[in-house]
Amino acid sequence: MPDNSLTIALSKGRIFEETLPLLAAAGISPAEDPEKSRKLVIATNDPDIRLVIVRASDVPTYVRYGAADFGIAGRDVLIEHGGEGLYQPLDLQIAKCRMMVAVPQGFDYAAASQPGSRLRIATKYPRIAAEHFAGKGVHVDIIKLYGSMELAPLVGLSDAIVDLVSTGNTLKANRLEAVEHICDISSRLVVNKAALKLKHRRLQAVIDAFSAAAN
Ligand code: PRT
Ligand code: MG
Repeated sequence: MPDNSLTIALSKGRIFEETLPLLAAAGISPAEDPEKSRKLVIATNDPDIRLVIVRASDVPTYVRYGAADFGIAGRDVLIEHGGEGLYQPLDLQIAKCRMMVAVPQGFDYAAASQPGSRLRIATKYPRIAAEHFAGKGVHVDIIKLYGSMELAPLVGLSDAIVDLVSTGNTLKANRLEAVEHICDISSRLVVNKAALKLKHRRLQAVIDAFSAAAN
């Protein structure tokens, strides 16, 4: 008997919301809203397909170990936590934002970021930040945070932050300004490599439906 079951790893919030139309295009509709339910395993209209709700940064781990056949993860997560061992067939162009350097309004970033200078950077993305400043020849002390990086420069924890920006409202509300664009971020489909072979027909159908809907 071929295994027809599919487990999809998704995070709550913006990725889930923006994935709903893609799931609909593949004929999949969740039986419950994960924002309202406390369930971590959510059934769908297809008895063979279920969703597992995980932290955004945990999606690659669930997929790599085959606990989920595929999932959707931000490029930020894939760069920072590694996309090794995952097949990444599609940029879904959802949950788009920009990885930026931001500083308190009025801070002379151009002067402070000359080659050879030293900066304190607070970020949830130490790998992306380290690579960016290494490329500029700026020495950095990286302070790893797990949330609300915008606070760090306001209370003297850092000179600058490296964070995601979409509307810019959070920066503005905290009197910060973006001074450098590091890269554009969107979310990608990540697929378990063994599952792609063993459940090829089912997975390819979903990939094709997502691909058509994402364009
Ligand atoms: O929230 P949690 O700590 O559980 O995890 P998470 O923050 O990784 O998850 P989630 O659901 O917030 O984000 C999932 C993915 O959405 C990220 O991995 C990104 O790829 C993508 N994404 C798109 C964003 C944003 N836009 C975004 N604006 N992730 C976070 N933000 C945050 C940003 O860090 C900042 O604090 O929103 C704030 C800025 O937003 P604006 O609109 O004020 O500029
Ligand atoms: Mg978040």
